[in-house]
Amino acid sequence: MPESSNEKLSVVVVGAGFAGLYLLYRLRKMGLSARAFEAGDDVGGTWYWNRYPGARCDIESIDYSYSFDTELEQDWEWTEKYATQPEILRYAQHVAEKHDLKRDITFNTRVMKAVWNEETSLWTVTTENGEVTTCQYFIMATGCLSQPKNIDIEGADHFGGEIYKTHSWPHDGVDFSGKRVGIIGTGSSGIQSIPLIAEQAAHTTVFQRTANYSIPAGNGPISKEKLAIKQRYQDYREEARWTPVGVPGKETVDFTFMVSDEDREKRYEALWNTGAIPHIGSEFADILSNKEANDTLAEFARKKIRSVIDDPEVAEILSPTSFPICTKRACLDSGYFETFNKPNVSLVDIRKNPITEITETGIATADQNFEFDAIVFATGFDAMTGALLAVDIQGRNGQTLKEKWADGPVNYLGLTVSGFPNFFMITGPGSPSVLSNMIVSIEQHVDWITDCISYMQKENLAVIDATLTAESGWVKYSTDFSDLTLFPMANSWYMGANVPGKPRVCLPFVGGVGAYRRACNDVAAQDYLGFKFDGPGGPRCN
Ligand code: NA7
Repeated sequence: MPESSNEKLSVVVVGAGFAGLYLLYRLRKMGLSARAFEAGDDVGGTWYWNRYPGARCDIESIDYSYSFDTELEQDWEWTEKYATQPEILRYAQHVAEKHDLKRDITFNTRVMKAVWNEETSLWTVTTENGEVTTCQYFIMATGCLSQPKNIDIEGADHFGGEIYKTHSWPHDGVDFSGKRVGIIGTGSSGIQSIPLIAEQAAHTTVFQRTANYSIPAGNGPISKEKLAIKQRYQDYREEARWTPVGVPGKETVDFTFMVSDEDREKRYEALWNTGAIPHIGSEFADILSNKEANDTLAEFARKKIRSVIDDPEVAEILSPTSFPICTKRACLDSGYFETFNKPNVSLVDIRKNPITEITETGIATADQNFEFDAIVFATGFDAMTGALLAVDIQGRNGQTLKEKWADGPVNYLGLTVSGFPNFFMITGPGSPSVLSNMIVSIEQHVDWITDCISYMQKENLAVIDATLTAESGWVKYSTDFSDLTLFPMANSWYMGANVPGKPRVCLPFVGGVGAYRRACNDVAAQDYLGFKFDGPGGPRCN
């Protein structure tokens, strides 16, 4: 029997990525007993798993870091404008060590099930090793892009060569020298890894289903101006918390067609040269809500692609036209498009020439058979809900989260779900998470949840549950917001459209980090409006 079987805790946390680590830190400060279960053998979450060549953050290092430890933010020195995966992983490990967080983490352990018990007002959490833990609060800190999408291509297990998946890359790396490599997927993971794989491999063949927008990162050492931010870091962080995406920048006050074509072009050019993803969709106030406005930026991006590709036919295939720019997460690249000028790199447009199956020796398309030594899948994730639904979570009256979310992930504030008491999600659907600087969102969610638990302790309340009215109000508000934008026009993972059978709803809250924070703060300030409480100090419902 495992050592911690039948342990009773105040809080069980699932995941020891950036969210789980900060949550453990806060819970310990509150004097609560807490344990995190983590599937990997170390901390870091996304940055533990995604070790493919070229893996980097697309938010600048100065922004993508914790703000809660003012000593850490001064002491830690990032080496590049956009940090690499190994550097971010080292940062997460450093934080865990500095705050001695690992003693509250059980590694190599996947949580399988969590069941709410109405009699005891406790959750019973079971791991894959059969450990059973009871706790008052059950918190999923499992990340938005952590559950890989199933490989939905016939014959994937027939291939006799090497198979690699970007989301679970071998820890000791891969040497592609002299090999013929096929890569499926041209999202961020494909776009970051393809140039480096192509540098090594004898021949690289990229299978593209949907062309993607990507901006040159212009990576390099952090500039002096950026480093100077450290002198006013806490003010800068506070500014970030109230911006649309959690990264300070100029506020957009004008609309696309208020300026001349020439001025617009100049502004796009300047924007392009900064390599700043957070601001790309907000150069003008209507880029994400007016298709004609969006088209001007999309055409600018296509022009940039055409300008660096030698073969006009290849340029055409690589030029995105099927969705408005920024309605799928734009990518940040270092030499991605230029890679297709190399004589040993080929591009296959699988919209025109679909993959029929993976064979023992390679990939068969409608009109050609390709032979490979290795195939790389960069095919993405069951975003935002996949990791939550991978655990069998059962709330009141035996209702499962899967049943509750059959038509889409209803929630209140992206933090809670009605009928699932004392259950919280960090960066859940209904929150801005994937549309923001993730660390800013994580810190806000953790702060809100731990403040809520403190409130309950002070008021002698034991159980919190969102009302159905509050939940449907938040879902409506969130949906209304996304309906005002162009996001629903894309078959993106934001819309759940990349996973066959997944309900088509806009998963993140698109109203921005600042507006979202204001809503969360308002709820808390009104004694947690929209929640029912029970316990010695209750019942009460605000
Ligand atoms: P993404 O962005 O979901 O990209 C996955 C890619 O794989 C995308 O080009 C897909 O084409 C392609 N794909 C998925 N399934 C298939 C099949 N069956 N056949 C061919 N092509 C397929 O995932 P990433 O890991 O690159 O990035 C995820 C996020 O991580 C990213 O947005 C950043 O925020 C960090 P599709 O577009 O669906 O036609």
